[in-house]
Amino acid sequence: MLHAPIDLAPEVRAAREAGAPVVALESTIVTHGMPHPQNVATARAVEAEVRRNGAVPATIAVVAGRLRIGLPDEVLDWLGTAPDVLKLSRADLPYAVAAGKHGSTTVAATMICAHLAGIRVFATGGIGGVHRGVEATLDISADLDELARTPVAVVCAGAKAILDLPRTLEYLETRGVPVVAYGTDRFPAFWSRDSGLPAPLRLDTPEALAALIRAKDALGLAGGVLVANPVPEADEIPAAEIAPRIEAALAQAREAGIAAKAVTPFLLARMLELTGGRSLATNIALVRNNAALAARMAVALRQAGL
Ligand code: PSU
Repeated sequence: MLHAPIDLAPEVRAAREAGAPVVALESTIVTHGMPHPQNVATARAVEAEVRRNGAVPATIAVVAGRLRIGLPDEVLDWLGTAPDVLKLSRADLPYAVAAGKHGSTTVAATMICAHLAGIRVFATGGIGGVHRGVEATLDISADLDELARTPVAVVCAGAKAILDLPRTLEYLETRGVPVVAYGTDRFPAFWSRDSGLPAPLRLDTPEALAALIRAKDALGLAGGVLVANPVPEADEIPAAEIAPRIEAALAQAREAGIAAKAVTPFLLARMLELTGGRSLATNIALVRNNAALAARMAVALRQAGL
């Protein structure tokens, strides 16, 4: 039998052995989602949020072909400016391992690594989804299929509003992924609390979310759960206000011929400029908010015996 080249940080290993709650965190936000130095500062703040809420953080990346579950400070600092870090999804992970490359993990790749390390809960900003213009491009993030197959609960602030949100929800429904809004009847849209779409499901406590994961396990259903946690009201950019900026960013992407994995990083960088930095402040707030809820879910799961 072959074994994955996986290294758990000592603190993560100790938590796993003791059955203590652990929350996985991704690294594509650091390498492709935010500028330096806010990227590294946010990653640290997010880890602190997980700790404050009773769990151990495990930020995940691939370093020289090894899956690292929990990153020491110096590795996180290095990731913040390293120029040669690949954006890894399911399709690229074996290549990065075989070729000994460095890579940051997207939602899909982080779910795979978290599952290998026995971690059930993961916090991110916003998942990838069905891109606008999918009729012509067939651009659907690998995050969606990963949610359908890998048993990790992902806490996000909805899907990024640069996407086709009705089709993203349709796709998740087809693939059998429970999409649960936390404390709201509306599906959130990353920078905004309300996408204009109803949430497929709603739950109001971390314990209720843990019970859903337990029930899913008991039914023998594969795949994850998507928890959509709206950005705090004080930090949101209302949908009507951000919509014209999204249209402008999408038009610039079309003109520049941006495609495939470059689309999301390009649009996030354009939004930062078009909102005068406001989209970044909102992004930081929502990731921290998601980390806190993920930690509370991990604690509740532990109490439920999972
Ligand atoms: N959340 C953020 N910023 C990000 C991402 C999530 O606040 O940059 C990343 C995640 O890693 C997610 C990726 O998997 O964006 C989506 O990329 P794509 O659309 O190419 O699948």
